[in-house]
Amino acid sequence: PQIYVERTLAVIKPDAVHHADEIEDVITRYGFSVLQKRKVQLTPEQASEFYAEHFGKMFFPSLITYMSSGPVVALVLAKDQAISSWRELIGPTNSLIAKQTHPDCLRAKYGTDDQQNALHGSDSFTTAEKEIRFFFPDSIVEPIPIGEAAKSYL
Ligand code: DGI
Repeated sequence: PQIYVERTLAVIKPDAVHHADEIEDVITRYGFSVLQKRKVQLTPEQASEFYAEHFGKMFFPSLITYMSSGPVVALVLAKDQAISSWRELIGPTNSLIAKQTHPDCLRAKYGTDDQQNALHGSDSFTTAEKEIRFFFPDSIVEPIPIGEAAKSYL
C-alpha cells in the first residue's frame, strides 16, 4: 500500500503577513514541507465562504472585515501528522489566552486577541482538503506518496 504524507492548509492572516518570511522559517524548521504557496487578497465574499461555518455568529462581520483587510498568505504544508502538528504550533484561538498559556506558540508571538490571531490551521482531514481546494482550485490535489514527497520536497 502507498503511504501518503498528511497535508494541511496554513493561512498567514493580514495582521501577520509582514512577518511571513520569519513564520515560513519556523514552518520549515519544524519539518513541514511547503508544497504550495500563494499570496491573495480575499474579497469579503471569499472570506465569508472560507468562514461560512461561523455565519450568523456575533463576531462574523468583524471577522470578514479583518480577513479581507489585506493580503493573506496561504500555504499547503506536508508532514507526518501535519494537521495536528500545525494546530499545536499555532496554539489556542485567542492570542491573549495563548500569551498566558502557550507563550512559545505562533499565535502568542504574532497575534493580538481573539480575532487578530495571525494564523489559521485546518482542524480535520476533511476541512484540510476543502480548504486546500479553496485556495488552490487549479492545482493537482492528488495526495503525494511519501517517497515522492521525500524526493521533491524534503
Ligand atoms: O480554528 P480556529 O481559528 O482556532 O477557531 P474558530 O474556527 O473557532 O474561529 C475562526 C476564527 O474566528 C478565529 O481564528 C478568530 C475568529 N473568532 C473565533 N472566536 C471569536 C473570533 N473572533 C472574535 N472577535 N470573537 C470570538 O469569540
